Amino acid sequence: NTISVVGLGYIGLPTAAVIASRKEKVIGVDINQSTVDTINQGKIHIVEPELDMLVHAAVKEGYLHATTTPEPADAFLIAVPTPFKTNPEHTSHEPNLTYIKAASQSIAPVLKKGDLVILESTSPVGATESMAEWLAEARPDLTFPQTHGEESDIRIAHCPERVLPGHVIRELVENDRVIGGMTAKCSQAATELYKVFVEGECITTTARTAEMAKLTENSFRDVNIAFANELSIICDKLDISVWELIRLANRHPRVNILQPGPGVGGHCIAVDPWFIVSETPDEARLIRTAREVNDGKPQWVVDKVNEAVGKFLSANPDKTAKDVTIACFGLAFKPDIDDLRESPALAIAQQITTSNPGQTLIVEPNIEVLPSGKLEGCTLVEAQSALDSADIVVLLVDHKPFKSIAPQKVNGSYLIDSRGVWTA
Ligand code: SAJ
Repeated sequence: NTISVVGLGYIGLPTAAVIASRKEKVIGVDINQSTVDTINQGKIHIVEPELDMLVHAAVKEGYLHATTTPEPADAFLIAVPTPFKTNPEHTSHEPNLTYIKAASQSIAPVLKKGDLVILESTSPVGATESMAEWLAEARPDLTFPQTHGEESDIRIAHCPERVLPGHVIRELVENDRVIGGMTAKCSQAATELYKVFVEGECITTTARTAEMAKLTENSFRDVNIAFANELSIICDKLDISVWELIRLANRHPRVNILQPGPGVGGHCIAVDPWFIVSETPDEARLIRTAREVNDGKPQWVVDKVNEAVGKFLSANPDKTAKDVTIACFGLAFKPDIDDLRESPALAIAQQITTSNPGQTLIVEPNIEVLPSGKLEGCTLVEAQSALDSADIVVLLVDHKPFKSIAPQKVNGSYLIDSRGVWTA
């Protein structure tokens, strides 16, 4: 069997490499020529532990090759982005399915009777049915599940990815998979494909339920993080340590509160709940509020920094705003990765830099240079040199190296510890 993976990003490439490592022939498809070239050299364009070795071996042994033009295969796995588009007034967030549409139109010409098409991209409810429509429009000579049920030429299913960045290779194999076929035979065909590399359980359901299951998982996490973030704001007002509070409350056998932070980043948890809200705006009240609480957290941290600057200047009347040095610890969207996409820490550092007439220092052990054009005037420094010269220290990401810095070392400065690394 030949398996084609369409979209060679954070999900598609690891999936292609893991399938190829099981000695199946994999054709990777991506619209980006440089991504395709990099992979065909046995190299990777993203950071994910163990992925480089897997891709290198798969390409060298001839099980994986990449191309910009789809080729015939027996199964197509679509793993392209599903961002959301916001209207100019920022009052609604609609899912943007253009990449799924383009991917299905690109594979349509090479589809043949008996092929299986799986949508892995996180999608709003109904997206798999839309994909099936786009395929049917492009190939009127073939039959599809929406009109021909179990007798259709093409099998279609939704099987959402659920892997955690940083642990993708292990989770791809070990996690259970929810497989939502458009018919029972579609689910069965998709299950057979996943059995090639998944050691977890494959549980079948409908495409719509599978779509909603994925959105629910990430909304569950978002709502729970929002609860922790709201508690941190309440505790700040009431002069209580939120970290101690959560530790104590979590001693209850049925309470398990997550950790507050500077906001929710990444391209999943901050996006997927909107797919539910946009479809059922009147019903999804808690889910929408959680999004708003988490999206409001970066501004709250920035306000805290401004407050600290005010306090510092009143305690040091000989100084002006230009003399204030602020050090931001961490830019990534979560600990111990180099991924700055949709990072609240990066957004906070940008706001601080823009409003601080003094010096802004950045400590981010996982990158070698600051992202271009985003932090004009900032300097990337080592932790110790930042601590030596900062008047205000802002902890934004709980990277491991920060946890090993003794809290006493930070004592001399005004500290905003959004993760409880030095104050918990
Ligand atoms: N965060 C907190 N407090 C916490 C936990 C997380 O503030 O207690 C923040 C993180 O710092 C980060 C954001 O939330 O900014 C998201 O991080 P995460 O580790 O919770 O999740 P992601 O975005 O890396 O991956 C999630 C996972 N989903 C769930 O755990 C339900 C992953 O399994 C999904 O595959 C992934 O989204 C996805 O692609 O949808």
